[in-house]
Amino acid sequence: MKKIVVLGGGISGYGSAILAKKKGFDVLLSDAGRIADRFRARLDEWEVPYEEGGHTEERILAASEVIKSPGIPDTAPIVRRIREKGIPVISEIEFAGRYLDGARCICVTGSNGKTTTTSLIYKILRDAGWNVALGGNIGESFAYSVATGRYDWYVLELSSFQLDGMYRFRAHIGVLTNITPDHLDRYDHSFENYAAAKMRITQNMTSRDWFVYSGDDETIWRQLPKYDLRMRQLPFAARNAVASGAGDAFLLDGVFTATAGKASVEIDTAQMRIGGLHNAYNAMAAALAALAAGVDPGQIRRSICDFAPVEHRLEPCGDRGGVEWINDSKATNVDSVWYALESMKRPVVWIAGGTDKGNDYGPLKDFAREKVHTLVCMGIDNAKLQREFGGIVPAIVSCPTFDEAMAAAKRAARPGDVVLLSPACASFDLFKNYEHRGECFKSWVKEHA
Ligand code: UMA
Ligand code: ADP
Repeated sequence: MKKIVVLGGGISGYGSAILAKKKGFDVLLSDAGRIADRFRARLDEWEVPYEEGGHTEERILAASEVIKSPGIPDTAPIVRRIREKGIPVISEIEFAGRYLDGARCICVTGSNGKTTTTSLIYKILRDAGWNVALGGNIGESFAYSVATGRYDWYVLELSSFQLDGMYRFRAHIGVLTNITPDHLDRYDHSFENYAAAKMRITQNMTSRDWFVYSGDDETIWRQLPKYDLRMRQLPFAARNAVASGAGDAFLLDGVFTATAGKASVEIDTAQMRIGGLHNAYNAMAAALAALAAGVDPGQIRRSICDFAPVEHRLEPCGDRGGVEWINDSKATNVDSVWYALESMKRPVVWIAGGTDKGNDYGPLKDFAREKVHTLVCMGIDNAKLQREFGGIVPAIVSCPTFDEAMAAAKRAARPGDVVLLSPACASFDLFKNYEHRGECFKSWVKEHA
């Protein structure tokens, strides 16, 4: 019997191990740390053997194939050893994709907008009454859904780490929202390597498939000629009018028309509950993907207009004494903050900072000069932010703790202002993760604002 080892016992790992068990493989799950109780309970329920607290080399190197969790880098010693032995290492998506049984996949990747666009597409298909599952880099894992359900469609958010281990997997509809610098520590600090990982969304696509991508993204434009792309292309844009025989979407004066083949839908972005140019892009991408899948255009318009902001993404937390508080904790890179500031219509008190990922703040300076009157730097080391925005933002306050930062923001805010948490940084200096940071923000606003 083929022996499969699953590395990592988190969301991705336990789903993969359960699917492998269900498909009759001799499977072992191995975790370097402790497996969470709720995941261990599921493994026990499915009688999946596992080890925790370390990877036993001998047992792992006996595998004929290894499924690696996306958070484990290629530089991990055990992964190096596996590769030296010539054992194939694949991602959960590659593995689960072998057992689709005729189901089709809409896969969304990009540096920003993945969760919003994936959730939009999922909502459209679900509202249309289709038998659809949501998964990948969001919610439950793809492998777990394949093991435990029977779906006609999967809408998957894919991170570059998941794309890295994909070889034969094919997206029937692939969506690439944009490519801007992120996660470069996992790509030898090479933007080119990271961009190439994102372009893997197109691999194995055939002339029957569809590729939805940003026609305004220069990095994507530079990548396209490097690939032999046979699928039908559906660019969306607000700046460059891009011609494609298969269809496209273009935003003009706040209204876009999306066309795929013979189907078409027009949407006035003023009717949408999510705002900003970035969400117009996400809506265009979602509309194109849904048209390509065959959803009725009227249904697409209704679902897109009805879609509420996803938690921690420019999430309104209430207007208190004329001051609006907005939680954009998921903005962990410069590009996402650019779109947050772009969408601000009132004077801004901006809370930023955390663990800097080697950010270039240059692109934010024009908006900061125009819209931000106070920058509250929230983090253990605020020197870089202070240096970069000194002379650009009239007032800068450095706060080493969350409570001090929130109190400073409240003091600085005048009626008519917005207090925007949009950090451009990871959260690990003061918080467990970006969700924790967003939760703290929301509770503080409820209690003190
Ligand atoms: N581990 C080892 N050996 C190692 C290192 C880690 O066994 O050498 C173990 C850890 O002890 C831990 C497990 O691996 O138990 C964690 O694996 P993981 O980090 O891959 O996390 P999962 O819980 O399996 O979640 C992963 C994705 N996480 C990452 O890519 C970091 C989830 O994306 C994804 O939803 C899930 O698989 C299902 O596919 C989260 C994420 O943060 C949302 N993604 C990043 C992002 O969006 O920026 C890419
Ligand atoms: P991802 O899943 O790729 O991280 P999200 O939809 O969760 O994307 O959004 C993450 C952050 O990026 C949020 O701050 C959000 O406001 C911002 N954002 C969303 N869509 C886009 C886009 N198309 N371009 C740039 N930033 C975006």
